[in-house]
Amino acid sequence: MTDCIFCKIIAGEIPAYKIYEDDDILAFLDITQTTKGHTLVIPKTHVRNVLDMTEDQAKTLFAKIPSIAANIKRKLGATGLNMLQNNEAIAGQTVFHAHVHLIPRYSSDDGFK
Ligand code: DGP
Repeated sequence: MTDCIFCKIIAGEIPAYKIYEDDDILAFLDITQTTKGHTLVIPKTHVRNVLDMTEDQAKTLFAKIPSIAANIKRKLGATGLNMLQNNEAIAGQTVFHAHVHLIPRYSSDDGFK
């Protein structure tokens, strides 16, 4: 999709710090860094959000999330991790390409900024 920020990141037209990539999904650091290591996991095929996904698209996106999340937690020495997912503007979605937030939590953090 030509005017989608995340499609441009997938295409390499906008830079991003990549955490994981395969043929189907990309994980990269969220620009906001709610906590250190805040990551977004997205499907490479453009889909608006989870409400528009097929079962196969959902399986492909969510299957890798446990290992990506566990690696982030281990490498950054986090204590836990929030997984958040917004669908439509009323629910907080601001980028209309499906994505899952992985937000590491640290014993020293003071909650979300
Ligand atoms: P949501 O509110 O759930 O739609 O989250 C969208 C997230 O996308 C938000 O946390 C900020 C992030 N974001 C927006 N534009 C960019 C960008 O150009 N690069 C990166 N790395 N993240 C972005």
